[in-house]
Amino acid sequence: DDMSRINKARGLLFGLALGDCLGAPFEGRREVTETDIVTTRDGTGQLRHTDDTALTLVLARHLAHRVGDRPRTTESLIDVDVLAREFAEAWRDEPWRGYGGGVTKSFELIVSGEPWRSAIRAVFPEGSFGNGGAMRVAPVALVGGDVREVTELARRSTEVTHAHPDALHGAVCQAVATHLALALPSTEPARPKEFVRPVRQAVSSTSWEDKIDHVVDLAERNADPAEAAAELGNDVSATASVPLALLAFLRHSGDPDAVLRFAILAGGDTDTVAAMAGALAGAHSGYAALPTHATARLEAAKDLHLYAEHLA
Ligand code: R7I
Ligand code: MG
Ligand code: MG
Ligand code: MG
Repeated sequence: DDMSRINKARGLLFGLALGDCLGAPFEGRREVTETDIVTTRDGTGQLRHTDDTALTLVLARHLAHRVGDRPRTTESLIDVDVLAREFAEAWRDEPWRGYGGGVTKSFELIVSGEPWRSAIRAVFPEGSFGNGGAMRVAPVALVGGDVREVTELARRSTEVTHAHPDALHGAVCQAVATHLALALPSTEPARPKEFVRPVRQAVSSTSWEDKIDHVVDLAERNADPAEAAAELGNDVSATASVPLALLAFLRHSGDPDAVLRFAILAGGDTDTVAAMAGALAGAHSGYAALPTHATARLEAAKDLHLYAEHLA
């Protein structure tokens, strides 16, 4: 019903921001302890977000402005030229949010008037394989009606900064998984093998199919965060972060706090892996299942509520 739809939309956006904020203090660390995470989560004062949430809010706003347009197509939902400029302007206004080196250069060029299609190849000629597309993609799961549409929206929202095939596959993987998490009743745990089947079909790459199979294998073996990081990777590339986030969700679906702790305990790109895992957990379990003491402290709480209501 409508209440659970809004609860899940809020869960998706707040789960993402919460993962970003709780993971941010540990980004790049090899080892993180349970105490480190709980101290941050149960503290007082505002929880500050990074580029992951900042660009998610830009995409959510972009979609919210277009979701009522008719006829509705993926082209009308995402205007790539406008979105590229909006992302670049968010960086220009707050360049201190922790952006990657490649996108920083691209955004600098876009702001100074260079077309995005050439700007995004200035640093990495083959296109960036970073996880910057996947980290912000979750809102497309709220507007895409089916897996095909979600896949197309994921690609359009990513390609304005990340042209490398792995960055695009990673965003499709994360967006389709988020779409499935929204559709799965919050009372039903995700069954790894069944859950990933449509994700596996949506990523048009055998190496990504293998990655997803590896995630299922680790979920069925109850792998711990250290083992997961060693086998799947935990760095800023899409290939070595999106699968880890999916595993965090599958290991603890139904318990968003445990999903976030698993993602952060794995170390490495903690804000981004926790943001992606948090979007999945929140989309599945809903806003009411997130730790309220922490969600209330999120810097962007007001905007997150606004876009969740608009996109639900
Ligand atoms: O993908 P992107 O937005 O970075 C996201 C990460 C997240 O962890 C955020 O929390 C934030 O901290 O940054 O930014 P990019 O600069 O496009 O890619 C990130 C990094 O991936 C780059 O700085 C490079 O280190 C690496 N990288 C590459 N290295 C070599 N060759 C990406 N593409 C390449 C490549 O083609
Ligand atoms: Mg970040
Ligand atoms: Mg960073
Ligand atoms: Mg990060």
